[in-house]
Amino acid sequence: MPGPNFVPSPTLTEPILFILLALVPTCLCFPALLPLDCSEIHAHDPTQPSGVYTIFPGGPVSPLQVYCDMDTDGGGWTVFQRRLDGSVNFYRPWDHYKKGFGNQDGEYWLGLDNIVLLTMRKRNELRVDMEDWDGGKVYAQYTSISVDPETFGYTLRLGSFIDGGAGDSLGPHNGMKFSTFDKDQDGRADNCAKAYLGGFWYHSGCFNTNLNGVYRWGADDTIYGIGVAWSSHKGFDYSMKSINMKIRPVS
Ligand SMILES: [Ca+2]
Repeated sequence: MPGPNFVPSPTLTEPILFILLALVPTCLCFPALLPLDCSEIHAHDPTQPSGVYTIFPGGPVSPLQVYCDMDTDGGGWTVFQRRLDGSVNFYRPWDHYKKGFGNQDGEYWLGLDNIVLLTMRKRNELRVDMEDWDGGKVYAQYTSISVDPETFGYTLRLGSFIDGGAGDSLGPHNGMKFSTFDKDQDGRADNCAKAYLGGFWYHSGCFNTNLNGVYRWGADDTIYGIGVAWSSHKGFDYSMKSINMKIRPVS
């Protein structure tokens, strides 16, 4: 007959219980601790505000700081390009556009390799929000976006256009490879990145939007077309006050 002597002593059970309790929440929370993108952070806790978060699109040993837009159209957007005050120089070489640059709480480019990672696992939609110097806000949306790996020139792949008042200035860049001043893949004799002082998916006519161009304070034709332009909205010589590119998975 088992008696009181068979009850394990508290000194043995307490550590075991502690270990079990420590393991259970870790396993349940694993997806939330290592989110692939901002949509997973938003899904875990919709009350989280817009701001800088850490995501893991390249796996658990590759943390990546990113700005998450938790407000626009339901939130959950992973921002990969952001202009708002001219504090960061966007006229940069290939290696910078490949790896990323700037400040995630301000102006930045997340990096082409990271954009490839973010768009390869899930189907994503793209939204480009912009504001002019009179407070006007418009956007352009695309039903899908992906970017091919560097071996294929970081070619841009876009789905259908949805107009939010901005018109379609990115559509003509669909299918283009990425170019910088030190890597010309624009399908034109001269170098669009050098001519218009940015890094982008320039096409054979250079651009319809130059949203990685030089930050200028509105309309300025001192040097043609070098500003942060979205031509279908304000023309080639108008530089936006703010503009950002962001993605969100679609089911
Ligand atoms: Ca060229």
